[in-house]
Amino acid sequence: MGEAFGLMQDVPRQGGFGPATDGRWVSKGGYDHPAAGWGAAFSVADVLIRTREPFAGTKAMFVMNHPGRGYDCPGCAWPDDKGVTLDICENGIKHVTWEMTHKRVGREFFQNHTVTELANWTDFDLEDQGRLTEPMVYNAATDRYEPISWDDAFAMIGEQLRALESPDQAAFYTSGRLSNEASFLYQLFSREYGTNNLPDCSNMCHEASGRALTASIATGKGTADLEDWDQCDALFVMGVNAASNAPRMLTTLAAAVDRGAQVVHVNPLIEAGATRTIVPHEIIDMATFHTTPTSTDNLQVRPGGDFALIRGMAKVVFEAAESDPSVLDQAFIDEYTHEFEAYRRIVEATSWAELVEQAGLGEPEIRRAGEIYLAADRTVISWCLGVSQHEHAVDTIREIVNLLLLRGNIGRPGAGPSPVRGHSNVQGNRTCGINHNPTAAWLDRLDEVCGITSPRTHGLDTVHTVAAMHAGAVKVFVGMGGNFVRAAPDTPFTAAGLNQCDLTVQVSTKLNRSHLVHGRNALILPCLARTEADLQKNGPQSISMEDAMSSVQLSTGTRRPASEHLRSEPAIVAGIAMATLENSVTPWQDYIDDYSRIRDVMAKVLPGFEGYNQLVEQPYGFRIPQPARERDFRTPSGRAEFSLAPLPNVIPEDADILVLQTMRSHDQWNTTIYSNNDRYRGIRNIRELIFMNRKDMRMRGIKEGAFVDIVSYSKDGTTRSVQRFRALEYDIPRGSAAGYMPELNVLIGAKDYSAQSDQPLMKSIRVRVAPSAE
Ligand SMILES: Nc1nc2c(c(=O)[nH]1)N[C@H]1C(S)=C(S)[C@@H](COP(=O)(O)OP(=O)(O)OC[C@H]3O[C@@H](n4cnc5c(=O)[nH]c(N)nc54)[C@H](O)[C@@H]3O)O[C@H]1N2
Ligand SMILES: Nc1nc2c(c(=O)[nH]1)N[C@H]1C(S)=C(S)[C@@H](COP(=O)(O)OP(=O)(O)OC[C@H]3O[C@@H](n4cnc5c(=O)[nH]c(N)nc54)[C@H](O)[C@@H]3O)O[C@H]1N2
Ligand SMILES: [Mo]
Repeated sequence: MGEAFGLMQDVPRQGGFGPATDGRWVSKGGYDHPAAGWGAAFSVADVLIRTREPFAGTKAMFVMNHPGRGYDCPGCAWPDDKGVTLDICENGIKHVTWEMTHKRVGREFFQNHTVTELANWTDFDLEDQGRLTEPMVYNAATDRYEPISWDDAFAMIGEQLRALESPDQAAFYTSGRLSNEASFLYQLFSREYGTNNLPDCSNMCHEASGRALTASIATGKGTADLEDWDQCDALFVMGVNAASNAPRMLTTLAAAVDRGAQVVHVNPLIEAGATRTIVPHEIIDMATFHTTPTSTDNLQVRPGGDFALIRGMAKVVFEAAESDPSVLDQAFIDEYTHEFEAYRRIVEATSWAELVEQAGLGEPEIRRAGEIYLAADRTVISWCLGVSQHEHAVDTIREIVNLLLLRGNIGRPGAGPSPVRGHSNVQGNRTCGINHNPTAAWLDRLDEVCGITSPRTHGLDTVHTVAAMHAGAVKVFVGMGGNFVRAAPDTPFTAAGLNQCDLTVQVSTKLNRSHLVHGRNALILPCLARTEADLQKNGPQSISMEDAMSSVQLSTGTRRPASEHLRSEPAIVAGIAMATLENSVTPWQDYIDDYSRIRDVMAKVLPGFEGYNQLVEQPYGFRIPQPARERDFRTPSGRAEFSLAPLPNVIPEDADILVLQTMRSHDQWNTTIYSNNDRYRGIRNIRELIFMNRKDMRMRGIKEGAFVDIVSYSKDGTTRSVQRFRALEYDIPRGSAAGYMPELNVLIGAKDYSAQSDQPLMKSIRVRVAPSAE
């Protein structure tokens, strides 16, 4: 059933998973306008009109990310800027209006279309049907989803879960939108039921960041805040496409350049956000087309070359220290760190020749980056998927911390490591216990407060959940948001795993592929979206979210729900729990009647959440205290740990192999595709493409826009392929290539995950590219 994945190998659909296309594509080989600004405004207008929400959408913008009222943008995790009155961006607006659509998917829709038929639709068309309105259950006899009452749906889940031989035969997936309150209840349910199988989207996103930071400084999160970004003298932005994926960051970057800070982008591609922007909320700038630079330097590393660059910068620091020891913060090093001398030796032993080769940069470029770091009193280093989705990501992020430690760039204003998170509450999910591998101390506290006995065996993450489905070891899959089959690697393998389950449950706002690739029994449970009013017994309820910089805020939806049958995510979790756990010690109904009761319990379980209900009421909420930010490093040695990793080899042995990265276009939100355009890369109307270096194309006899077949080579020796993608010339380092997720997820083998982080290798797929047969 290849077509069920929307692969449609036999039909050339260059629109990929986006809307239908006439095939007339455009590639300008890049973008020569400033990021954000008027292009963004026109693109927003387009979405507002298409979702038929020009008025409500505009109104919604004014209550988004406002202190003390309104809702938190359900888009990315970039923190709210306290100085900005209208702190919104193009993609945030697209994101909210997408969930506000007037279109509905009711029972008639499912009556009119079998699942086999829907499987042939594009992903765009599935989501474009609008909001889901009532619970549905799959009927194999009719091959249709049919209405089911909430009580019957919960009873069905409870029955299946109780029938399992072991609670570890169930897996509970979380996508990063889930609120703190719902996350806490979800993990509480999972553990009271008896399993730590809590895979989440973070397993594909920033797992490496969490592991690296925990090992180095005993916190899973960045220590720098937005104020630190605003005060630093040097800012390194590594592996982030800011203009598309964290557009509100542009404002911060422009301000930094404006005040004379060095802003260095490290990326194989020169992304639009790495050049100039029209600051989106500066109305005068918009009117006068005033642009502000967002970078002072761009370093086009080779994929995975970040480690070598950072080590090279450390080498520059050590070299400078020979004549001027004060470039090292020796007092900090002596008091707060461990293994400094060993680190010095390992850096000195790494030759410039190796560093240059592995970074894919010239020695002068690496030296320049090192000089910028030396000249800066305060440095922030930030990163996203371009760093985290590689084999050696944990080592690379630890090397970033090493570099920061050398000059005491941690735990003081204007400095620190700063991972840029993805989903709006992905960081909060972890804080609240969505973690397949929690510490014993965390579970002890949960057990003590909640009166349950949590399992102590480690649970399954995303890639291991898929493997377990195949082995028949996981039989029930619950997806709390997200689009698992599309987001995970090796699409057919993941799909086959889901097909093998006894029951798949998807809690969703819109129809997506994961509803069509299902287990023997399947449920779709429609939930409230973040903009919608959540009315429970004790009145309207708010939820809370943690941004990428550890600030926790309330979010209150006010819109009328898309349907009267929707339930909130906390209520759905409680419904499942009450139908599953026979003698539960948890007062589920009380929690749902009034979410402040959930927060009262969370205040006792979660470190730093004491007084949660009061703290979160403040405008802009509160920042979770973080010992590492105060230079209190709670590692086993009690000090920040220099890591001593060898320089990894990131260059494929065979010169014929390209390293392919999968990334987002400007007009998509992960698996949701808004259009086939990628404005900032000069692309219109095409997604099934591969960006290549001109010389790599010529060597292979590939002309601009020609069809190519891409074959990927997995760690386990297996191969995978896609056919008839168009090769497009782009300014990208030789030996590397780029294309879009999730169209290219079929190329990532199920075993192709990092040995350090268990993250799928979404930014380094080994491929061969050749012209397609005519
Ligand atoms: N509008 C919008 N916003 C989003 C999302 C969305 O889909 N749409 N997704 C959200 C989510 S969940 C996440 S996790 C974030 C993702 O935000 P990003 O990390 O920006 O996501 P990608 O599109 O994967 O882009 C990866 C970037 O890393 C670069 N890169 C690739 N390989 C390397 C490398 O080896 N080294 C370096 N230095 N750079 C490299 C790529 O060229 C690209 O610029 O965005 C969040 N925000
Ligand atoms: N090849 C490749 N694959 C990747 C990546 C990559 O860079 N390359 N990135 C990875 C990353 S970083 C991530 S985070 C994952 C994303 O993985 P997911 O989080 O699983 O996927 P999304 O596309 O964000 O989920 C979209 C669906 O969420 C549902 N939804 C929207 N709003 C809500 C809500 O408020 N509540 C609920 N319950 N559901 C809602 C809608 O039904 C929608 O169809 O993908 C990963 N996959
Ligand atoms: Mo993500």
